[in-house]
Amino acid sequence: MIKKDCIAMLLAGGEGRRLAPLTSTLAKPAVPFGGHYRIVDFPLSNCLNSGIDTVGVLTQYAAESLHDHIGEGAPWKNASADGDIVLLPPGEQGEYRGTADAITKNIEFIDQYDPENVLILSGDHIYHMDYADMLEAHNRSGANATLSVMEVPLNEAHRFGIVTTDANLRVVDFTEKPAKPMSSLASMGIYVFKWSYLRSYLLNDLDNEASGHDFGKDLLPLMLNDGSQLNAYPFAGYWRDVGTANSLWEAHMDLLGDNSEFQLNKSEWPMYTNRQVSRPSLFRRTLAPSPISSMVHETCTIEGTVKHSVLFRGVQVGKGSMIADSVIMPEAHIGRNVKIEYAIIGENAVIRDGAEIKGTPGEILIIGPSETVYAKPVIRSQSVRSMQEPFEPA
Ligand code: ADQ
Ligand code: ADP
Repeated sequence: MIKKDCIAMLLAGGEGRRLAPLTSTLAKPAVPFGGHYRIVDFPLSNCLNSGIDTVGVLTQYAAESLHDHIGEGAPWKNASADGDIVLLPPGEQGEYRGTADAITKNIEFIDQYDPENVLILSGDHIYHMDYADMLEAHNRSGANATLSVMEVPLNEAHRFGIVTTDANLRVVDFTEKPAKPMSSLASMGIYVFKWSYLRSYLLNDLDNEASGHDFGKDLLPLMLNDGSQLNAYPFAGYWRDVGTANSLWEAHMDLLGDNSEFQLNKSEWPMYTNRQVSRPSLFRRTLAPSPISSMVHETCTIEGTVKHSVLFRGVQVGKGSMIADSVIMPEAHIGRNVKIEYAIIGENAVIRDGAEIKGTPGEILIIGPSETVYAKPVIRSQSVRSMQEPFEPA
């Protein structure tokens, strides 16, 4: 095997319970995003664009959905480099007990490349990031580990690892998902470690029964406690953890409008995906009678009205139907006279004539992949749970 300065390990095995029922059959990183992509396309495209050509993808929960999508990794490979994209589901050593354990169980895989540094990535983030800049900062500071960080709204800080640094960006405190966060500087769950350093911590963690074998809960606090040098790398661009229904919906809404916060596919930062459809490009258009723009895949058939929504490949919307502020995933079939607002409709779902699916901006409704929703009863935000069973026709 060829020596590499840095390889990436992409954590993609979490269950994604908070995105249920979208993740009933899909791993969270395999959830569709942005009319055309799946979430995992973001870190994989970032790797290719950053010159990281070797990526191990740790899969576990609903692994087939990711294996189908990633395959041998051809769309994200640099044809002129000798890198590889390798799927790494749990093997003989047993299940991945946590994010750190998933790396521990692949020490041999990493050792093959004898890397200076290992980049740890998450499979559930929407962002464009040049990892080469982070690596440069890491190498310049001489830190054992570098954590990418960014300010998040204080009311969401409890969802993240919260970091405190000194004036030289050295991490002085790290608390995983604090109930009462004192600061809003969040770890993005993107780390660069010196491999020899991380390797010794992983080996110690392996048989530690008190450990949950998780980077945020166990390893980072231990490393700080030992006095290791951990540095923060402040990231200034757009970044969203889309681990909850509301954050997934919000990130879609950020794509819309003339001043959209995030542009998916920039010429200097192209996105790659594995989609063998005839016409993959997206276009923005205004659908009468509303002037509010939507993102609609070219293969959609729309006879109703669509406002401020994202529609993926092959979606059909029947006559008299109104879709607003929603995300409609691939091949969903929306009948006639349907009303959908503040919702995410899963892949291949069927919404029958006359059905109403109404969430609110604070509580986005999710219809799972391949579910059928009938006209009655009218479904409102409070009854998310009952959405998971198909309703009998009235
Ligand atoms: P979370 O996002 O809650 O917090 P978690 O979902 O547990 O972390 O895992 C991150 C990634 O690892 C996900 O992509 C998930 O799919 C994957 N994963 C989880 N368990 C796995 C397993 N057993 N095997 C393989 N892969 C697995 C983390 C950090 C926080 C930080 C946020 C930023 O812990 O400190 O703020 O990310 O989003
Ligand atoms: P993922 O982080 O991949 O979505 P899970 O949904 O399985 O994975 O949850 C990961 C951990 O986060 C679990 O321990 C779960 O209890 C916890 N968790 C669940 N919901 C929330 C929430 N709203 N905010 C913070 N943590 C949560």
